Amino acid sequence: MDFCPAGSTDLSEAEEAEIETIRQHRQELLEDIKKLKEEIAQVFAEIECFQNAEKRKEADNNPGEQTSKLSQKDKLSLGRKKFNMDPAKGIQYLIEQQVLSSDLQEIAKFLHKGEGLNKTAIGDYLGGRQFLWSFRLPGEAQKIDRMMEAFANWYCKCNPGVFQSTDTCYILSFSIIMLNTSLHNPNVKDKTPFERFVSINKGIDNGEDLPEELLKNLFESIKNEPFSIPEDDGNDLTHTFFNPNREGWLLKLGGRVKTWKRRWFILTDNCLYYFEYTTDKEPLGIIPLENLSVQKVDDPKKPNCFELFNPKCKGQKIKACKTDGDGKVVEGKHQSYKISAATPAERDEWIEAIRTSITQDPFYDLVSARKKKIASKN
Ligand code: 4IP
Repeated sequence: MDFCPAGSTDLSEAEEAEIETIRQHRQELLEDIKKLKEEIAQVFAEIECFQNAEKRKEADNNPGEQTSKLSQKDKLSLGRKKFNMDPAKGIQYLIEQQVLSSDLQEIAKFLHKGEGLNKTAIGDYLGGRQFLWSFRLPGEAQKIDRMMEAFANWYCKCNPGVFQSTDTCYILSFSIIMLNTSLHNPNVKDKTPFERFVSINKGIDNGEDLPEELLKNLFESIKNEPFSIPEDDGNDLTHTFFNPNREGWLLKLGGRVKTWKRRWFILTDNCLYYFEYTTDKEPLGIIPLENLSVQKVDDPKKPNCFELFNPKCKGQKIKACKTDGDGKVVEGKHQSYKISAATPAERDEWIEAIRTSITQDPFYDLVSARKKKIASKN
């Protein structure tokens, strides 16, 4: 639509007034269209948020079925977690997701590499293969028996002529494990001398004795270097705390008893973890940041404070967990976490880093927006 500017034509006054009315009407229509577009965009955004929240809920309830869109890396990481909880299911998942093929060699390589896998779970899964230094022996006697049996068979196949039967290797392997415990476990006071080691192994090679030199070499080798299992990387949280968003010392105020404690804080995976020492493997407490807020606060006793709080339910306990005095994991008791940094700059950096980490679950926002809308209508 194009209108000539008022006064530039020979229009009557009535005609000009009518054109002016049309102009205003047009303007109003354009504004209405704009508002409608905004509302449509908002409705779409709300639908998307609801769908995402639903998807997340489903994924939480049924992690196995929502993985088709995950990257290979995510699938691998999820597979490792599953493996650590239930090794057979983890392997099955990784095969289904085509992260691993069902080729035994490939599975064996995956377990041998062991990255992110719990050694105990590997031991459980194998129950009969592999070597002592790459996983923990499973606790059940039957599994240990199967594993040692398989080891002895394999050893004898690879080293023909060392023992007269696989049973010799089986028994000797056990006595080596016991020797290792005896010589290196500080709780064992009675250390096995070489002579006893020889007498324990008397006649084990089909009724004959093993060469003393072989036993001497084994004894010395275990004595000089205990076999140990490398640090577990599935049971502990090393992976979680590798490459955090931020870490450092802060003072934290207790929940019920208001004592200030110096704690090592790590911000990662949208959670705040705190430890007694930087070298601790397990945190004293974990605060998931979802739906929390962070802000500067003053405290009469400590400088540079900030607090974590739940903006929607002030006064309610924050979802968190901590280790109590007996080492049990219990719910946190804080309505807010008050934390003091060493300097104002550090405080601001923490606030900024935490803010960036905080994930807002849109579901809550949408619900509260709807509630407000209904309340205002009524
Ligand atoms: C404790 O005070 C510590 O401050 C705890 O901190 C804190 O737990 C306790 O709060 C508080 O009672 P005392 O050691 O003087 O008894 P930390 O666990 O860092 O040692 P939080 O939850 O802050 O970890 P309560 O209210 O949760 O018990």
